[in-house]
Amino acid sequence: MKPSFYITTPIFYVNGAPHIGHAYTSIAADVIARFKRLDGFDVLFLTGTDEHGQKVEAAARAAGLEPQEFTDRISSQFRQMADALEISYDDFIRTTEDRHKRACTALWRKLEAAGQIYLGHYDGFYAQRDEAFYDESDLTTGADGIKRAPSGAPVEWVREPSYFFKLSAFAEPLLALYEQNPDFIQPLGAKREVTSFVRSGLRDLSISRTSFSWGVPVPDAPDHVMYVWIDALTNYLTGAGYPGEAPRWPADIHLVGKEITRFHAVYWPAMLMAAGQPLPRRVFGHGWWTVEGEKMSKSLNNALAVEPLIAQFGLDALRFFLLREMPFGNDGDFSRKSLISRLNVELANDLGNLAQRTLSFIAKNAGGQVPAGGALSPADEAILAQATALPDQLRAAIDRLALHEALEDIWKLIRAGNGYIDHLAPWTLKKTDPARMLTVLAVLLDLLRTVAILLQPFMPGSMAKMLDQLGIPPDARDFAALGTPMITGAPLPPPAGVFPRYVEPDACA
Ligand code: ME8
Repeated sequence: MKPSFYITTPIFYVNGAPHIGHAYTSIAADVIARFKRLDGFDVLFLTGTDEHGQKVEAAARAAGLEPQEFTDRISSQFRQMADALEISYDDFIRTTEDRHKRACTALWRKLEAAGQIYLGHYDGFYAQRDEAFYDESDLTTGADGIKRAPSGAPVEWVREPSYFFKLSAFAEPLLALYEQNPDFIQPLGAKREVTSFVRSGLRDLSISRTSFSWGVPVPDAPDHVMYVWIDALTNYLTGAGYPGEAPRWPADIHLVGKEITRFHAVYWPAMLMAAGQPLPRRVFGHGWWTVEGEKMSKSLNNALAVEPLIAQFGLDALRFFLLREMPFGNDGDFSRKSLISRLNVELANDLGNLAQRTLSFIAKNAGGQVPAGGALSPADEAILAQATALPDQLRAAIDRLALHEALEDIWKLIRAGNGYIDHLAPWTLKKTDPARMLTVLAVLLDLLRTVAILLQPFMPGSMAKMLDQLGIPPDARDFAALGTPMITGAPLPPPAGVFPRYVEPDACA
């Protein structure tokens, strides 16, 4: 039986259109999911939309629509974006679905039965924009007299009856969890922040609202809807089939942006412990993108949509750029200039040329078929050894979620391949030693196959094209196929470039 692997993205709020930030998390999770599938895992990859709460209700009203109609509309935009990005999700969850309401109700009842929920009333400062409460000490008062949360969101004083979850009892168990599972929260900065937050003590969490109705009703308390974060976090259980017979829980990785690590690494495991459920294995909070040096925001109206970028540069150039440009876990800046430079230098030059040079040379000088190689020289053996070592290097990098390192490791081999072809010069061997020329070409083909197979998770469309050109049948493209001999004599289709150089339109004028 295949080992199983369950990965999730956050479910995105439907109060605004999808943008490059949402795309980033989705692409990163997609790369990991595709990598694990090619490596023989039975993968469950969940994404979706977070559709309840006061913020969404308010956005629907502002658009002049009923919340359900509004959420249907925006949720489908998120799904369209995921499809345009070729995100290979197995399930797209919407929190307005019945299966999810069933899961929320079941979890709530479990917590209630375990004595972890009580009715009280809440008064405090609430920021609707963040869907979160704040301590007065966290707030600042502007010149306009308005109190604001650290995120800049205005807060208001709220007083209402509310159910509470006994979060305060979980500080010690959570600290023990972080200590016994050093990888539970990553990267290290996020772990330190969360640990010190928990060390400073936890207060019980208000988990229901009576001031609006767009949410999952609390069982047997129809005036209350569940706090949107309780509802949202539960999506990961719903996606695993909870409360059915054999849910595919726990998740191996919750991939999220750094600003919501705390919800995933504190509230969520505490609730799961309280309900007697297994805990996710890892929460990874990645960094944030700015766009051309600016923070994306509604007020600046600069949220970058992905479709125009795909149309202009191609999907795989965008996927590649996002994962290559900044170390996974850090913050970074999205600029068209850097995207174009990576596309032209690394995709068109380094990789595209290596493939094109090799394949067109084979088409012209080796009968357009996989050449039969002879005895290997030390140079051949050295580069083939580098290729053979690559899959394990990538497994290690992907397991650490060092996606940028995985790409750098692949590029080291590509650069070595370009050095090899320049140094061994098959165009010269053609005149001096045609048998040796065939061996060099066979080595290059093998190298390109390794590169293309291992790059599939990052650039599925372009690598499918490249593997077609290398004559690799669809059933010989997973990682288990690496290292099997190429079929000598197999015909190769006429070569065609996979990554054309990008030239600015006005540069042609
Ligand atoms: O927080 N750079 O949803 P959300 C990188 N519904 N990633 C970014 C980004 C940026 N500039 N902007 C957004 C929510 N993201 C809740 C989650 S989960 C149970 C509930 C990504 O629509 C990043 O993954 O505000 C971030 O965590 C997420 O979008 C926030 O999406």
